[in-house]
Amino acid sequence: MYTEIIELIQNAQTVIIHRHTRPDGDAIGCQIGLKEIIKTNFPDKEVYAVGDDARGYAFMAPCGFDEIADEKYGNALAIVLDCGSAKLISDTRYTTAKNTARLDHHIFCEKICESEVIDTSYESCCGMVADMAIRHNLEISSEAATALYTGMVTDSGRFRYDSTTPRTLSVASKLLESKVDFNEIFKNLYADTYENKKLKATFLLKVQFTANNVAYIYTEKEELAKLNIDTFTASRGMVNTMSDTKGVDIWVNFTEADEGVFCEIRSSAYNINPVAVKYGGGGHAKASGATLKSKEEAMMLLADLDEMIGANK
Ligand SMILES: [Mn+2]
Repeated sequence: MYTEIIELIQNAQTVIIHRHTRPDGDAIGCQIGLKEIIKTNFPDKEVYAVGDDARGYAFMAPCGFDEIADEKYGNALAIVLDCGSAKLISDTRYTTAKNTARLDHHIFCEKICESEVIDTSYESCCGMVADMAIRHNLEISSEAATALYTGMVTDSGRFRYDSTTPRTLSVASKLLESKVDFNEIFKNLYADTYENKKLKATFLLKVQFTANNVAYIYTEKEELAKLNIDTFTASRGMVNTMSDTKGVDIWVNFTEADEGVFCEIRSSAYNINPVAVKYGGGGHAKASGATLKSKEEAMMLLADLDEMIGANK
């Protein structure tokens, strides 16, 4: 299934790799991983990785991302990774590339590139890139394997989400044949500062529960200003303070922002994606998000999630 993408890479002199804005471990891992794989196996090609800052995942991209001139796109293949929605792609210049291709594991919502491999059975886009390289007998350097392994770890929740399959572990085991220092990876990923641990405690103390035990946190603008953190840190950064709570199968984090109310929904048991989609959002079956118009709409979404559990009782 990857043959068409491999052929596009083989035929391109310049490859420019994109991924979603505000990248997570998977987005950066597959971007850096694919860049390294192309460098190793096609040393005559020019290959670039573009996009916004890696923030907390900067350790995965120690050289940062490439600044390139618009002209580079004219003759290039742009590959979009780990991105289900066109509006989330960092650096819109991919639309000006000669050819475009996409590899993604999010639930399909729109066609973005000429050639696309979309497969939600993969736990991570890193897993897709690694599997593509393995199937096509491409050499995977230690740098590539480290980046790809890191993204597999983060998107699979350390190989524990039910997106983890025999294939996940078989691909990961193949990556470990290249030198991967996973103690270093885990230290970089999961060691937390005391300040952040305190912040998580603050959010944990804000948790409320609906009648059917949907756990939720609602953070108003004024409160956020006092905490002196950005909306993303409050929103995606704090949603999983509620995970692994006994008796809680769905949890949701609302954060008021200039754009609306950010909403991050997670579940250990239910497909909450249709609820996110109903409110204009998207994502995965058990991890989705949406940006809502108001607190009223946030409470409507919360009622829908509560109803989902109620209907299953
Ligand atoms: Mn991903």
